[in-house]
Amino acid sequence: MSTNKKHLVTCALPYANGPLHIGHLAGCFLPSDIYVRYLRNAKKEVLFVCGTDEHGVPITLQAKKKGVTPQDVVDENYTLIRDSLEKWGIGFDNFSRTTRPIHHETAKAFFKTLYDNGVFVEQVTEQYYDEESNQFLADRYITGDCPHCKHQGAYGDQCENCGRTLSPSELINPKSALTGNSPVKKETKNWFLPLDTIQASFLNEWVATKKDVWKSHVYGQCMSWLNDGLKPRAMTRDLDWGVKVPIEGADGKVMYVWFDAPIGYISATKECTDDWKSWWQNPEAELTHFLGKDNIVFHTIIFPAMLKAHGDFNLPTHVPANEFLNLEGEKLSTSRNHAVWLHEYLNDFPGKEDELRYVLTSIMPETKDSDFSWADFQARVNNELVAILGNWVNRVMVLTHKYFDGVVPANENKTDYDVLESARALEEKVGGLIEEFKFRDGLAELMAIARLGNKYLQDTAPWHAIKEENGQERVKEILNVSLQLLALFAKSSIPFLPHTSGKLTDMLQLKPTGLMAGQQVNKPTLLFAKIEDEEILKQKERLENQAQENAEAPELEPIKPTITFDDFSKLDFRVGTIVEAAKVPKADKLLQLLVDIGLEKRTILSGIAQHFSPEDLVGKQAVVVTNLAPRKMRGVESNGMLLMAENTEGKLVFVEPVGGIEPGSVVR
Ligand code: B3M
Ligand code: ZN
Repeated sequence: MSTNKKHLVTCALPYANGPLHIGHLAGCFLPSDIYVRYLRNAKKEVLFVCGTDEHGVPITLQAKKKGVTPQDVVDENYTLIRDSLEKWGIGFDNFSRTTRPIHHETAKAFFKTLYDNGVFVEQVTEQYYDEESNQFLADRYITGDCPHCKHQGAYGDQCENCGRTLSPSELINPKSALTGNSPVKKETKNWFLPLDTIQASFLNEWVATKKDVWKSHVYGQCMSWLNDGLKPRAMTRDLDWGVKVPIEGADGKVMYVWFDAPIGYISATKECTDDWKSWWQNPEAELTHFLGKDNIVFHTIIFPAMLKAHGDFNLPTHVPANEFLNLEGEKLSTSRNHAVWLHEYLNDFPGKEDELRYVLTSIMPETKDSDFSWADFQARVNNELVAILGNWVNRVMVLTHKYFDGVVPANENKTDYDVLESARALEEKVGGLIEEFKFRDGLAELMAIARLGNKYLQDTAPWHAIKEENGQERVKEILNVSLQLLALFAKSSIPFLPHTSGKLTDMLQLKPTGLMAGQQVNKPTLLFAKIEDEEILKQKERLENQAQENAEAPELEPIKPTITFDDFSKLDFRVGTIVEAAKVPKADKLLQLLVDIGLEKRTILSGIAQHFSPEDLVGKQAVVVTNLAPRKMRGVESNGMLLMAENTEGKLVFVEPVGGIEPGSVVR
């Protein structure tokens, strides 16, 4: 164990744009929670902070799509996420939000210090701009083909296929995520963090000291960034959702979400203790960041560069990032709804938090991607938790009640204490592995204690021994040792299986002083139940249904930018009745219509020939835009437009007044 007095542990802030799934749990909530529980159990001084990341384009895009405000989106999701984490018992000291005033103040002060220290480079550059929505297209507001793997639909900040970080200018065929338009370029001023010079003056040297401290995939990813050579990165954006940039000349600009989000760790600390400096500005405090692999660069390069440039803060010691968890062989995906949602799991498997914790820890993607499958979940619960751990605990407890009425028997000669020694050695190994962030191995060693206990029981066979001469004395020794093993297991399982540990502690009536000969233990209750085939089938079916629903519900177009009422009132909508309809020669899409709009009859060309035949249209009513500038097509002038509803598959239907009304009636 390191000699540091204090441990500040952070878990990556989930975006407040949807509920949490097993990938979030396996990626960072679970490992950080295991680590923190271990430290607390070892009586270390720990502070564990997290919160929701509430800025950034994914949030504003979602708000737009739903027709609500970004604040509505984050309010709803914050509650959902916080409640879910609370139910899972992830033991944060503070779970904050980046929209809170304390965070905005902290982030602004941080930015201002960097600005005053002359850290930023001010630069006017050309950025993509959507002329229809009057907006610069940063980050996820722009999509296109990835220049590296050619994946279509890569974002302006990252390709989700190959995981590389991108900038909008690198995208091939860039398109606005707001309108689908091809963007134009427009000049704007932004403030850049000169990562190139910070690399030379600090990062190269600092990262080199982490070679044997960080996991090899973390260090490796970091080195590949450094070897490519860092470029200055804009820390401001031309957006309105985010932390306002607190300097002159920066109106209408907010901080890059990855600038403000990690500062969230600092504001979450400030929010829960006045003594926050003892965690952040104290060489005796060790900082550990838990996160998923797509966040590595931000925590090993960009945030440390910011902290260094600021000058007052500790830098991270450990960055135990995990790789990705897949589900049934496919990438987990919120947007495709390919996920096991944490709140749904708890509905379907109430009280079975530890079962999922156990399985996810067993397969944790610590050094490479791994896969969760329901069949494997069932097998691990049934063959390991039920058959080994549950069975062992139950047998020891039942025998104690059967032979000694639930009183812990004495073992004055300390017979078989070598077994206890072996268990203590395993317990120590578990601790050492947790300190090295090797949670899978740690859990395996924990289970080795249960296997040892099982084997001891099997080898000594108290049910036979009791029948021998002096059998009662021998069985006292065996059950004394067995019960002490259970007590040891109860303690060492706290980090991994906190609920089970709690139940076992109750069952043993275990006091902090340990288990005493002569004390009473409670009647056994079953720790784990078998997972039946039907339960697994139900989960698999649900995944299939989710996939099907998703395939059936393609993305709706996002809502267009807001217009004023004046803009709207310029449009003239009328009810029109189609009186003539004919195909336009040599044009397969166009129909030529004569439409009675009350005041006059108009010729209107409409691109609906593939959806309707002319003879079906005569007599039909529709909403007509009557003051659209005339347009000539195929030598015919079109004087207006018919409104149609179009679904995501391109199917068209008339928007027709129910029951009919005189042509020329105004629609408003
Ligand atoms: N909001 C999480 C993500 O990439 C991101 C982490 C911020 S940690 C400061 O899903
Ligand atoms: Zn790519």
